[in-house]
Amino acid sequence: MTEVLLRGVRVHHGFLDRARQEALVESLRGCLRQAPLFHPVTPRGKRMSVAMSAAGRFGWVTDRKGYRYEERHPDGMPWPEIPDDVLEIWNAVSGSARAPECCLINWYGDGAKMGLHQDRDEIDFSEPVVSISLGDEALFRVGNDTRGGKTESIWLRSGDVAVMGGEARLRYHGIDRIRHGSSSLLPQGGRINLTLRVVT
Ligand code: MD3
Ligand code: FE
Repeated sequence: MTEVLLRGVRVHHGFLDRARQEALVESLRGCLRQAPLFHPVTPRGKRMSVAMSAAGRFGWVTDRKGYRYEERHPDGMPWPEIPDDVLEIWNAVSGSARAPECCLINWYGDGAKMGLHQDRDEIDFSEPVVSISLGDEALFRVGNDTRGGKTESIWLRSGDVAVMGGEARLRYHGIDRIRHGSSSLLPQGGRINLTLRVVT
């Protein structure tokens, strides 16, 4: 395992071995049976290329009404519980005394990306965000606490875990592209990113 610090974002390359990655994918399949992926629509009416779902008390949703956390999936069901193997990773790397209240599940198919944005729909920015990458490699970009200025990029690979705490918590960040087919973890290709957050 190697650790890289990128503008305050701590990336643990190779944190999860293949067996743990496969077990996580199985756990997530259970979650997605209960709360299926959907393509959120931004407040401006654009369908996001990333498909999403969530586990935990809250899921993050967006539609014409705006961005927010909700206790139910857009189809009306409560979100599934966060799987134990996911909680274990939070406990190992977050340094937080609290439990995560949201495990956002982002699914990137061929061509999906996520523009530069800040995560600021949570209440307490002293709590970190933990990200877990599974499947195809993704080019992750980190900038500053305001729009513009210099950015730095790094490829996130399957099994990498990143921690965004302290000075990194309000950095602009995004996913520029996916190397489709670069991992054999998911049979149809694609990438899953989990982000664990304290919301309230
Ligand atoms: C840096 N997800 O869900 S994870 C998101 O790979 C999101 O799906 C991306 O951005 C993905 O909001 C990037 C890495 C990440 C997550 C949260 C951050 C980096 C962050 C919060 C602050 C700074
Ligand atoms: Fe984000």
